[in-house]
Amino acid sequence: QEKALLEAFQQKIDREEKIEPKDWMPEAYRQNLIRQISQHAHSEVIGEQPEGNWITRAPSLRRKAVLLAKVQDEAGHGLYLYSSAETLGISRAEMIEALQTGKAKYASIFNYPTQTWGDIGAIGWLVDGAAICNQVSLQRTSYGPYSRAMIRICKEESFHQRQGYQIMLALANGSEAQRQMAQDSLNRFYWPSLMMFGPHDAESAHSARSMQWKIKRETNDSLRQKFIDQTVQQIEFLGLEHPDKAIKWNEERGHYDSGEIDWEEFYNVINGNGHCNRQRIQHHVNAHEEGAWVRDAQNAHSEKVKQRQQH
Ligand code: FAQ
Repeated sequence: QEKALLEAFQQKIDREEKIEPKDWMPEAYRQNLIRQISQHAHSEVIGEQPEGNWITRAPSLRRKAVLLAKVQDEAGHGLYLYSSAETLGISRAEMIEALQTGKAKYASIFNYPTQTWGDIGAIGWLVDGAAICNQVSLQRTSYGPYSRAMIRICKEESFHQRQGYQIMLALANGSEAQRQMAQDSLNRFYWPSLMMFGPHDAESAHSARSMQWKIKRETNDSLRQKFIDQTVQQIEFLGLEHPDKAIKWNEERGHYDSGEIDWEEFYNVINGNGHCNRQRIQHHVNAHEEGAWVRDAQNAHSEKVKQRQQH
């Protein structure tokens, strides 16, 4: 009977029908989705920290207001995604616990420090740019609540990407010191942005099954290639130097060839040994503990409302 259910499930996916929370699904589909969606949510939330670092130091009131709004958007993305994972039968508290104890991952990029204002430009441009590249394809993911969250999130992310590029444009066309700041941020954030797409397809543990079930719609390498290709002209337009000296147009493939990522650095960072891993989690733990009274108050209020309704 399980075999027949599995076949019907795959056919439904092949017909491009969405899977909804109350539909039958294989346990491995449910678990894989909980893993990916919750890690995605954690990335949005931990991603607030490197940018939050510059809210008090933004160079003008306008830049500060824009950055504040962007960071709030990321918090909102985390909330949609946690809600979408909750429809699969896991609680928010369990997901937070997995993050804080290191069982669940979040995007490696957020373990790099933001040292200059240029880094805020580079994050908006490259990190949000890489995130959109991936998320545009995830709008067609097979799980309904995840797909709908992605549609909304993508709209906001493309706006974020533009604000980052606009910061880079201002710096690249500014004084010599500003131009150097833009180049330095590009140099430091380019390679870690490529790592956001995950290991090569051949090394990717989850890809084959996620592609079959259409949780993922494109592979790590094909999305990374798209991002590499689109970034070349953006760097040229800024008048900056490409950090990858091996970048070269390949007429036959119709894509750019590029240098190899430092995979040792990637695995070090995702295994907890990046520059900021400990700091990021400690900050999250502190904020969570400081916010406990808000959750307690909310729970006590909900309890009172429930009791009032019963009488
Ligand atoms: N960092 O078998 P695969 C954003 C892990 S949103 C850390 O290829 P999969 C917005 C992977 O989890 C950015 N870990 O895995 C923003 C797995 O470990 P596990 C987040 C990574 O899932 C901007 C293991 O390696 N976006 O930035 C990374 O098929 C600015 C094996 O890898 C998403 O999460 C990595 N880079 O493919 C916010 C999109 N790469 O779980 C604030 C949704 C791989 O077995 C400011 N997620 N790993 O312990 C995905 O599309 C996929 O999960 C991938 C990885 C592509 C990230």
